[in-house]
Amino acid sequence: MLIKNRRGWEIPESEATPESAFLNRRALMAGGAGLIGASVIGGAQAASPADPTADLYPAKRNDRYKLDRALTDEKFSGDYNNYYEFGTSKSVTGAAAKLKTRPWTVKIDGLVDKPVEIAIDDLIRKMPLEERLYRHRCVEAWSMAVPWTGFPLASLVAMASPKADARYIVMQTFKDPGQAPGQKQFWYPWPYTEGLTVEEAGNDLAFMVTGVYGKPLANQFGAPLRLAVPWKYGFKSVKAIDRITFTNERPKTFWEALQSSEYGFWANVNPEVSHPRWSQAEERVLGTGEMRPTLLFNGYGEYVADLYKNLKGERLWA
Ligand SMILES: Nc1nc2c(c(=O)[nH]1)N[C@H]1C(S)=C(S)[C@@H](COP(=O)(O)O)O[C@H]1N2
Ligand SMILES: [Mo]
Repeated sequence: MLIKNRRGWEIPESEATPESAFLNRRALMAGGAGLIGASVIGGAQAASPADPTADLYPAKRNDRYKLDRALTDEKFSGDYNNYYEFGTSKSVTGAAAKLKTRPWTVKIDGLVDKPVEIAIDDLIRKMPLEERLYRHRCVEAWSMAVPWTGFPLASLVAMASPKADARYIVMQTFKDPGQAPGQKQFWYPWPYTEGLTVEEAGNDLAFMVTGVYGKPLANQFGAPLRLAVPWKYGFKSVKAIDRITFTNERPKTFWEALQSSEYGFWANVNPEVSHPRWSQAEERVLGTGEMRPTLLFNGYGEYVADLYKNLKGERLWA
């Protein structure tokens, strides 16, 4: 999940552009401002002023979720993103800003009592919005800490009313190669697909994100709706969701479909289980240059370890 090259997932993070070089390049580009243009700069700072839910932000912070580190400044987290629909570099803010996030509907289907397609603003207004400070650990061994705004995934599951035999919840990103040039790269299994067990989806930590830094979500973070499951590697936290399906079959997820020997369904963070091509023992904290030891379940074991205690023989880590 690295770099600008059709076989990027085969290249180790150590060979990917180091952040310092990346930031220098951004600084150079900012100097030649005409190259970037107003939309990029606006996109990095805020969602569209016309966002119909802007009045809901900032939402009240839920203090239950504590950090062991400083929040990452938006100028770093908002300008170093993984969003393959808009390119395989970390610099997707300008391209993603062009995604039309209204009108937007979320289809909820599969093993549910009543399938629905709901307008995003109706969904957001129905749900109990709150702010939570979460860590985020990418499988590429970088991390950040951000103030997400959103609602518990469990509230959406309750609204959907899944049937008793639903075991998995599958979430998909929009598919529109006209807006997302990355989706013209046919060798990727679009649309980006992720999934959780229904039990994981019911865990307190599983969070549907609609905003960040006290504002509606900027496009590069996955507007208008993305997942945050902070005890798992970042690729589980799918962006720009437009379909949620309940099923009794484990889905094949985007990265698993590309390279199942390296990326699996569970993808729980574990510093002791190396990626086949690099160590997961430490992480590079965005914006600080600091290296920190990575924590089991990204430090969220007290919330989630019980979910996995009876799962013998599963590849729980990445
Ligand atoms: N649709 C979609 N969702 C995605 C990705 C992607 O390429 N496309 N990248 C994932 C990865 S690898 C990470 S680390 C996080 C990055 O989230 P951020 O850019 O908000 O930091 O988004 C995840 N969700
Ligand atoms: Mo990632």
